[in-house]
Amino acid sequence: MSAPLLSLSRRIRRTPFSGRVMASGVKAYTVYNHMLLPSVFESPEEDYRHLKTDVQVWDVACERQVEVRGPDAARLLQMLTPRDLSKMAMDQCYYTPMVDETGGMLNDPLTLKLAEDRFWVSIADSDLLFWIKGLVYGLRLEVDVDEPDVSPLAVQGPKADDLMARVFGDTVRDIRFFRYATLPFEGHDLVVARSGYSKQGGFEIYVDQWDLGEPLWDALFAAGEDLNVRAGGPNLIERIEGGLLSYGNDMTRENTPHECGLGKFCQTQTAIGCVGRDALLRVAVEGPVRQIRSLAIDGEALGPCGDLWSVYANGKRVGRVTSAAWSPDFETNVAIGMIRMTHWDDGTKVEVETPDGMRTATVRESFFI
Ligand code: THG
Repeated sequence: MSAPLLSLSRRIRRTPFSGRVMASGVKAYTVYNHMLLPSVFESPEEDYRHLKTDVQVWDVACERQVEVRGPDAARLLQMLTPRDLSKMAMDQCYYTPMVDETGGMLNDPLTLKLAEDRFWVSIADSDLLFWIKGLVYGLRLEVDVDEPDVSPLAVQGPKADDLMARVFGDTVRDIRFFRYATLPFEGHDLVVARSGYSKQGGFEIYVDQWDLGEPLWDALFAAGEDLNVRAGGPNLIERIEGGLLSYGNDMTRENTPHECGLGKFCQTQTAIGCVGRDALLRVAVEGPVRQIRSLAIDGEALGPCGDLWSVYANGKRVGRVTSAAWSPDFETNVAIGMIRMTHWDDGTKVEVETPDGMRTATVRESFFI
């Protein structure tokens, strides 16, 4: 792989794990929330195979937390999302589309409820903090909003339970999907959730003390030697197969949650106070006219989709592809795109304009699982 170098500076923040990541031989980084996000160690294909077979430790410190605390915290959170938060339990994480007053997606974070009046919003790549601070100031809400120095470390893969049990004890096995427990590591309580940006299962540890980063990393690697633990990161191939969306790539402020296939996370009727509620109630009546779909693109392996690739049918543009990669397991190029309703049915044949020329492709209603 040959690529230009990334000039490091204070704007591109390091993480508590950066030293260990470099020592592990990271080969490529991306930047996410103004922070380093390791993306490749061996190669995308080798990292993918290993993630699906063993267990990986991921520096996902770039999943920054926006902390909201104070008497108006719960009310403010419900303003941000059309997902009904009224029944959220104290040990829960919710996948929460967040929208502006037009119903446009601003971010798709996980929200963790830490107390009745305290939440972490674990953001995707957009400066959600500014929007939240604007609402707080404009509406004179009684909350504090900031970005505490909390750095998630993910443990992902089929052997994640075994590795985590060795470091945190067997109680981690009892943590249910999208729930968390507070567990001690070296005498310090850490939030440990069963979540993560892969479909292989695993956990995320919210490291809220910089100095714990390297000891935790080292403990996981020491405990996991015979499990073949390795450093990894969110894997492009695996996340496209599984249909995990990437904000800024697969969706932007131009899209509603319904277009993104996130309608199942919206209870707009009962999400009283949501800033985008009126707009979303209106679009929910008619339904979206384009929606996220999975695609299989025929032919040789394609490079990553750095830009939009137009999708055509009978010479007319009917959508675009926003993410693509060669899948070794499905032996085709797997892709995510936004497709107009006239062509979004399962099995519809289309053509995709790639940098390697026009390719035939098939629209799919389910992801590759
Ligand atoms: N973990 C944490 N923070 C994050 C991410 C994460 N912030 C950035 C980014 N990822 C936010 N986006 C997503 C997208 C998908 C999922 C999580 C965060 C996800 N989705 C599952 C799915 O679609 O199958 C499950 C959703 C559900 O059933 O509730 O996991 O990964 N801390």
